[in-house]
Amino acid sequence: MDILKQKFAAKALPLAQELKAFNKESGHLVVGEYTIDQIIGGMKGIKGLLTDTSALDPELGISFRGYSIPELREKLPRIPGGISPLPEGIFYLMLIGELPTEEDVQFISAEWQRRSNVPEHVFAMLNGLPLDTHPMTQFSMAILAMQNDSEFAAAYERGISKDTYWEYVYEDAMNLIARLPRVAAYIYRRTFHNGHHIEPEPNLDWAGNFAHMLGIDNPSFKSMMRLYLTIHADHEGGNGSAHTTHLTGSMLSDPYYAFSSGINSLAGPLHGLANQEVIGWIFKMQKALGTESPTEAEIEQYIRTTLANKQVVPGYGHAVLRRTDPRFLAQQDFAKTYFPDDNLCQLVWKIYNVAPRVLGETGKIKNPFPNVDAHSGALLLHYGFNEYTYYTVLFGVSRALGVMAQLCWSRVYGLPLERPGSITFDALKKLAAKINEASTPKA
Ligand code: HAX
Repeated sequence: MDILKQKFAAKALPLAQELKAFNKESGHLVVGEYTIDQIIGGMKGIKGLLTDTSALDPELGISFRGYSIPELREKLPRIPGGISPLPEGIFYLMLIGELPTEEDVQFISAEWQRRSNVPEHVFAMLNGLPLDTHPMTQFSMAILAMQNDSEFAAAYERGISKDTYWEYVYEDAMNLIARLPRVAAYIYRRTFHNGHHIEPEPNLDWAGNFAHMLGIDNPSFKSMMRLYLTIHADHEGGNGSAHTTHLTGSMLSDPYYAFSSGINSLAGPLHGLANQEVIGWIFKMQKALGTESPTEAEIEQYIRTTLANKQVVPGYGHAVLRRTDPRFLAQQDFAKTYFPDDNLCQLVWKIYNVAPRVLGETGKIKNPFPNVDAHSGALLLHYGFNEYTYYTVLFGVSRALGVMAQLCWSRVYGLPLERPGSITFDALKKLAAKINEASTPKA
C-alpha cells in the first residue's frame, strides 16, 4: 500500500466507523423541509448529499476542507520559486483533510507520473473519431475506453468484501487522474494541431506536464494552469459533474464509468461548457458591435439584446452562489498581476462593471454576478490558446481531482446507492390541495 493510501486509510477508516455510529444514533433527526418549488425547480437548496471534500456557502463561495481560495493560494505547496499552488496539493487536502507538506505533493507528482501510461488502444479509438467530434465527447469516450483497466471492476468480478471496495477505487482514482493530462493533450493536438503530439516530460509536475504536452511551454502559462487546475477541482457535491459522478459511482459502477458520466454533465452549457460559451458570446458581441473594445453603454445594450432573445448571458448566475464567485476573483487577480493591459481581460472586467446591474434589473435572476467561467477563457486566450471549444476539457481534467477524492470517501464510508423518490404532477396537485385545505380556517 503506498504512503498516500496508508494515510487515507488511517484517516478514513475510523471516520467511516464514526459515521455508521452517528447515523444509528442521530439518523432519525429531521434536517429540513422542502417545498413544491424545490421539487419542480431541480431540488435546489435541499441538503441530500454527504460530501466532505469541499463546502459551498452562497455568500462566501467555495472552501476546501475549510480553506478559502485566497488561503490556499498562500498555503498550498508550489514548485521552487513558483507563484501558483500545485493541484497535487488540493487533491491531498481533499483526500486526507489536512494541508500537505512539500514532500506530500512531491510524492503525488511522482506517483501520478508513475501511473500515467495511457494504453495504445485509447489513442487508436480517438484516431477513429471524426476531427469535428467535440473535444468533450472525445474526452468522455477516452475515459470510458480505459474502463477495461479498472481494478475495482476486476476485483468485484473476482468477488471482494465490501470493506475493501475503497482500496480498489483509490487505485482507479489515482490511475485515472494520472492519465488525464496525456489523454486530454492528445485530444487537443489531434483536433487542432494536425496530430503533432508532444511526448510527456517525466520530471514535471502534473499541471506543468499537461501544459508542456498541450504545446504551450511557457513558465507563465504553466503557473496559470496550476492555478486553473486547482480552483476548478471541486464545488461541493451537488453540482452537475460531481453529483453525476457520485450517482453513477453509488451503483458501484467503477471510477471510469462514474467520471465519464460526470464529464457528460460538465459538457452542458449551463455547467462547464459555459467557459466555451462565454468566449463565443464575447466574440459575437465584438462582431455585432464592430469593435474589439466596446464601451460600457454598448455592452449594456448587447446584454439587453441577449436577454430579449431569451438567451442566457454565459458566465453569469449560479444555482447556489449569491455573490461574485471567488474563482472568478482569483483569475482576475492573476490577470491584473501578470497582464493588466490584456485587451480581452479588460473587456471581461468591463462586462463585470455592467452585467450585474442589468441582470439584477430583470428581478428574476437570483445571482447576477459572474461565476468561474466568466474569466477563464480570457486567461487562456492571453497565451494564444484560442481553440475555445476545447476549454471545457481543461475544466474536466481539474474536476477529476475533487470527484475522485470524494469517490474514495464514498466507498470507505460505505454510502449506499443514491435513489431519491419522485412524485407525479397529479399527486403533487392533490398534496397541495390537501395542505391548503388543512390550513384554511373553517367558517
Ligand atoms: N442570463 C440570463 N438569464 C439568466 C441567467 C443569465 N446568466 N441566469 C439565470 N437566468 C434566468 C434563468 O434562465 C431563469 O429564467 P426562467 O425563469 O425564464 O427559466 C431565471 O433567471 C431564474 O434562474 P436562477 O434561479 O437565477 O438560476 P438557476 O439556478 O435556475 O440557474 C444557472 C443557474 C447557472 C444555470 C444560470 O444562472 C445560467 O443559465 N447562467 C448562464 C450559464 C452559466 O454561466 N453557467 C455556468 C454556471 C457555473 C458552473 O456550473 N460552471 O461550470
